[in-house]
Amino acid sequence: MSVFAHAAFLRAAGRGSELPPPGPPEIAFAGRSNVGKSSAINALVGRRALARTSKTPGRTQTINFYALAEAGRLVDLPGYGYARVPQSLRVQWRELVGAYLASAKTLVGIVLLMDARHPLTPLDEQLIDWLGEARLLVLLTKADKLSRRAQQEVLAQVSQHLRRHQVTLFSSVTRQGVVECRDLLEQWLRAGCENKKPPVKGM
Ligand SMILES: Nc1nc2c(ncn2[C@@H]2O[C@H](COP(=O)(O)OP(=O)(O)OP(=O)(O)O)[C@@H](O)[C@H]2O)c(=O)[nH]1
Ligand SMILES: [Mg+2]
Repeated sequence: MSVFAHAAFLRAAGRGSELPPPGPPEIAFAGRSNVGKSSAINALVGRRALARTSKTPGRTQTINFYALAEAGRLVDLPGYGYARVPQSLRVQWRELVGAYLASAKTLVGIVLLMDARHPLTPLDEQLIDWLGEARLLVLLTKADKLSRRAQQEVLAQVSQHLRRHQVTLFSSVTRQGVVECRDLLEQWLRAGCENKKPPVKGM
């Protein structure tokens, strides 16, 4: 049975001191505000509202940890770079996410989400740059909003641009890409159990 069938909320961390002690391998979900990170986690674990989602960008302000029994953890990061978020919150984001990435010894990879309708915005590029050496799975979210043809075009464009990383079309609504994403993340978690390495460069 899939490890994703056993997800449970573990902890919300609003500051570095609230991060949980290291445990099983972790996979973090990163991307701009409102891109669909929390929805993707729900789609992967097959639950409607394990992670809280919202139409209002900037909903997730804490780092939320979900345990997949003993097999791993999914880590829902707060949204990156919402323009209307005050400067003080942006600084808080950097401090909190930076503290997490710097201390996440069991982080085996990052799922980076971009909106399939407008991927590779300057904010996305900034985030990708910031994540440095990390192993990424790139999800082009809300693919249901694009025609099949437009989906293939954006997939080709982004794959070409991010050659080092795997890129997949994804929709939490139609569940497009969910099975492929789960399979890959399960591989990461299994390999991570055997070979823990910090994939992210320092801040
Ligand atoms: N059509 C469509 N809408 C989606 C999809 N994924 C998420 N949404 C919608 O996009 C909005 C934001 O989704 P969230 O999952 O809360 O986004 P988030 O990245 O966690 O946002 P923050 O926590 O604010 O950073 C919600 O209204 C979702 O219903 C998708 O695949 N297709
Ligand atoms: Mg969220």
